[in-house]
Amino acid sequence: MSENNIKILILHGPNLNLLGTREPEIYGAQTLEAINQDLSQLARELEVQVDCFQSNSEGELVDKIQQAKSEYQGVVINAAAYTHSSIALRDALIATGLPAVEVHLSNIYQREEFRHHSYLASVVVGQISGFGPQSYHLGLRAIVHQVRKGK
Ligand code: CA2
Repeated sequence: MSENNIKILILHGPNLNLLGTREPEIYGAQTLEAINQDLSQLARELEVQVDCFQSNSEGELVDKIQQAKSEYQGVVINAAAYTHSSIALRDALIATGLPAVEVHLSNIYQREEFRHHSYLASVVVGQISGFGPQSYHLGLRAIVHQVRKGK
């Protein structure tokens, strides 16, 4: 497989469709669409392909992770509030066996105690938290590096 065929799935969890409309002091002013456009641009620079998918439904995210195995080589995931609650997403990530990077716009460790625990953190390659939309960019660079290293 040529390096150009690397495909990365970028997953956005619940309420991230509201980005840019509310709580800009925490999550920034950029819309999800703008973040996805920037990620597509970065993907071109890195010579990889990305698909972005947002859902408010835990089951849809689980389905997407399960289906990822046949099409993608890595995952970048901001599971949003499911980060702190979802054993189902954790199990789906384990089941695919794909390398994944967990990202958060805000620094979850500077926020409420209930955000300090992530069910995903111990099954992903690593976590990036607190850099706003840059967290996704760093996450994409990190997963591409990881996939290329593993080839
Ligand atoms: O900092 C992050 O990226 C989070 O994953 C965002 C989640 C939060 O539950 C996590 O603890 C940290 C919340 C996403 C909600 O996004 C909104 C965007 C605009 C307006 C309201 C919510």
